[in-house]
This record gives sequence, C-alpha cells and structure tokens, in this order.
Amino acid sequence: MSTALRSLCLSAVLAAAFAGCSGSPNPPADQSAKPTSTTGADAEKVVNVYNWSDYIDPTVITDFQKEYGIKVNYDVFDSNEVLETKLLTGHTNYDVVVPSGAFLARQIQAGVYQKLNRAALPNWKDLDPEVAKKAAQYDPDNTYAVDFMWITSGPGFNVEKIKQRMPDAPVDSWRMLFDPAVVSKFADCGVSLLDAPTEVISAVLIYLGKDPNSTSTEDMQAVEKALTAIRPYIRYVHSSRYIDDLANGETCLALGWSGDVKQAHDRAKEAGKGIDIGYHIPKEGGVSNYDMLAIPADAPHPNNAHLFINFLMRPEIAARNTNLIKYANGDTPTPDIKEDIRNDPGVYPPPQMLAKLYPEPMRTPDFTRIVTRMWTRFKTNK
Ligand code: N2P
Repeated sequence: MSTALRSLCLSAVLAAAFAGCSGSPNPPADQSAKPTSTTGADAEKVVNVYNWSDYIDPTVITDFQKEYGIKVNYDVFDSNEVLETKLLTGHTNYDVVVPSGAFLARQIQAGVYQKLNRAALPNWKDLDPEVAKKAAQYDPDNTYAVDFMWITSGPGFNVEKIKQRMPDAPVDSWRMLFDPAVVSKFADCGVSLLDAPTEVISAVLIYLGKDPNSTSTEDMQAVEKALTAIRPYIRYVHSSRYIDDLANGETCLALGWSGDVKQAHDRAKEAGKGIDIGYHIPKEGGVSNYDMLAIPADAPHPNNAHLFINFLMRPEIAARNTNLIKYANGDTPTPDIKEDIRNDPGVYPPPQMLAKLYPEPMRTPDFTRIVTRMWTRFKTNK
C-alpha cells in the first residue's frame, strides 16, 4: 500500500474512533481487565513482543525465557505510525507493544488496549512516581500502560567534523538543524532527520519560538517553510540508520533520540577510530517522549504479557536495559545504573533542563492528516 493511501486509511480509522467508533472497522474491545492470574502463565508458553529497534539488552530476553520457560518472539519497528497502522487494523497477534505516549493516548480512545492488571505487576512499587505522573498525561491513572523508557530528541553530532566546518557551531541549539545558514555548513559530511513527523514538527515549532503544541494553519505554514529551507542539506530521513552512520563517520549530524545517539557514541568509541559523538538537549527546549508498555485488547497471551512487563520493571533488569540502550527507564534510578549514564544530562536531564522539556502532545486525526501530507512533500522534496 502506498504511504499516502496508508495514511488516508489510518486517518479514516482514527476519525471513526474519535467519533465514537460508529462504522469503525476496529470497534473498541471490552476494555475491562481480563482475568489475569497473579502468578500464572498462559497455557501456551509464548509471548509476542513488538518493540522499537535497538531498545533492549538481548540477554534480558534470554534470561526471561530461562526464568519463566516462556519463549519470546521479538519483532522491531522504528516508527509510531507503523505500529499504529498495525494496531488499528487489529489481530496483530502481539502481546506487548511499545507506543510513545502521544500515540498511546489516542489508541486507548480507539479501544486498542486492555487494562493492566496491577495485581500481576508487583514491581509497580519500583516505578518512579514522577515518570508515572508524566505518563499519566497520556493514560489517566496509568490504567493501560507503564513507562518502559523516556527520551528526548536533539542534535547528535560528530565533534571533530562539526568543529572543522564551524568552530563556533551552536551545538546546544536547534539552529544546528533548522537554521539554513548553520546546517548548510554540514551538508557535505551528511545530515539526517528522524522519520517522526509529529515529533520533528514540535521541534521546529520550538526553534521558531512558537507553541510546540500548536496546530494552527499559520504555524504549520511556517514549519513547512522552515523545513523546505533546510531540505537541500538533508541527506536522508530515517529513524535508526543514523546510529551506525554517526558511529562510522558516514554522517556528521543527526536529529536523533537521546539513547540512540549515546549508543552511536559508544559504538564509535569501541571502534577506536577516534570518532567522538556529542548530544545536547537544545537550550531552547526539547521534545520528550514516554515509550509505554501496553497489551493489545486481543493479545493471545495476556498473562505472559504481564509476566514480561513485570520482568522489565524489575530494577536490576531495567538497569541492565538502560546500561545497554542508554535511555532513562521508568523505575526510580538505582545504583545498578552505570554512573556515566546516570550522570549524563542528555539521558537523565537535571531539573533545570527537565523544566524545558515539552512532552509530545496527542494529535487529532485531522491534524495528523495535514502533517502526513506536509511530511510526504518534505521527504519527496516536492
Ligand atoms: C529506539 C528508539 C526509541 C525512541 N531505537 C523512540 N520512541
């Protein structure tokens, strides 16, 4: 299916969902918590997980399999839009999925998820109440989902290559990516953007000094103008390729997600070719996102899903994930988290920076449709 057609279908499904689901091809399922045993597993010893790429320590999966005798089928994606299309079509066969909060909120309204059974999640006690509170803006009372990781986005950059081209480069500013006079200097060494339209649009709005939650036509025209002005300097738009490309020196600047850029930093260091990768949450303010563990209403193994989610919430396991993927997890931080990660302001922002983060807002289907069209024009350069 073409991207345009897919986005049209998606908008139609969402529109129907928001309008009370009359005629929706995916009416809301019974959203009451299913009878989930507190300790037991499902008869079939399988759990089907759909998570972001580069987002788990693989030994966590093998340890879960060993401890519970439950096989984990693990698939990956790198776009909320891809996940949402599957969820709204239904019958995904997934037991655990990981939407970002802004998407989770409207998917809850569309009846995609079942309520979590807190009795089956004893590690709930280890959650950071502040993170849970932030997640509750998308999911009141944390009814349907629990935070896996939370993230920021900003410019990741090759320290040396940027310095060579612009010694006084504003590396802590959105100007790195959105000011044509700045980003043009780095076009030759490779610049990429995330393929995450609503998130990038919030970032451009912040750069323009506008409300990052704005949906006004005037502001969207300003965003499109700003994106068109930098298009000649963008080599590609993709949400996972940039990790290796930054690490190998194939590109020198990427609008990336905090932990992914830190993974690029570590991969570059391990390769020992003298490449140093930096990341700052922009001083104008950054976009934050909460990636949430949730169970589809029609999940075939809801008990196993609860066991898996509870396992991920265990502080020692959450810390192992954070230590490898470099994202802040939903638990109250423990000493199991490596010091360099715990003290990295790009991963665990200090209070003054936290105050400058704008959580990505939930968008309506109409607005999403406008953004999708704009984004297609931008990507195809037409
Ligand atoms: C993992 C990216 C997760 C952050 N590679 C985007 N929600």
